[in-house]
Amino acid sequence: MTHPKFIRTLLSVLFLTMATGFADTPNILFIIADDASMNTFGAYGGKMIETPAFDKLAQGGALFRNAYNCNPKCAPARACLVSGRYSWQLEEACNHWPKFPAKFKFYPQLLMENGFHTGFTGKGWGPGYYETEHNPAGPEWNEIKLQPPYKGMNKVDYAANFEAFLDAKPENKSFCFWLGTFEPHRFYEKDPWKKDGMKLESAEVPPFYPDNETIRGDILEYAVEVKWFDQHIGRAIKALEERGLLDNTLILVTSDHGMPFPRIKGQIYEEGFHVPLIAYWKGVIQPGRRALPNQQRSRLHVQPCRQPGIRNDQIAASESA
Ligand SMILES: [Ca+2]
Repeated sequence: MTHPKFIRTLLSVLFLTMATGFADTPNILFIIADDASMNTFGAYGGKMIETPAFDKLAQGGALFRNAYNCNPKCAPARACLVSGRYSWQLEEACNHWPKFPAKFKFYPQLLMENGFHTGFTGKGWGPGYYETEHNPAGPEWNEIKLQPPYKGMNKVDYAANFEAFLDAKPENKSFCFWLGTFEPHRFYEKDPWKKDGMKLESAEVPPFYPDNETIRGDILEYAVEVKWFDQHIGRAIKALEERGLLDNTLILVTSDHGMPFPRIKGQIYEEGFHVPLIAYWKGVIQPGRRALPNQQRSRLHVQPCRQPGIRNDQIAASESA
């Protein structure tokens, strides 16, 4: 199947099946890391840590090799994702710590208005200010906390909050959930990798950095937090399995942009824009797909909104851009 044909098939199925948030329409679980580079994950060839949950999901679905975000910083990257628009169409929302103008529509909001049980945990859209009732990623589910293994990790128990959200879902409704970790965003505990049994030799140093102990240690501090992200992917999948929901859920896993290091995050180099992306949907997306399209990621999030009953005028601009 050619790249364009794959995308057309995926989006056509979404369009045809998601008429409302009721009955047997599919659920959407969107999992997003904060500042994780694609090459850190095993499925993309990363070797310094193991990412079993990410890799298993990639095996069961489509692993995108040419997924690019629209902006290499937190708030604008996330603004593009929730609105389906490009940076230049978002006015002040394309800044780093902005106000998100209320005139823009967000896909979680549109799905909620059309019957979906909707929510987010951890880091939704942000950092910034919004004028809508909820965060653009949806109503907040952050009450359940834990004691994380290392300083610098957030106390929100993302997977447990997702479980609470699922348990509050009315039986006849589909859900749309945003699971956004605050990791592997800085800051980091000093040398957590030593407690984690990792060695400096295992750090993978990009060719544009000096290769020394300081750089290697910093990269491993980041890697420990990517492992934390992967653990929450695994727990979220288990929560779906236990409730019999995995078979009818489209799961997307990505990061807003590349790792929080010089020349990557916030910079106009390849490493800031090129992001990990998995699309998993049992019975719809063929397992193990690897040769995938050169498609900007925002389109994937526009398409679920294209359903009867939802106004398309808010997304028309990004469609024609
Ligand atoms: Ca970020």
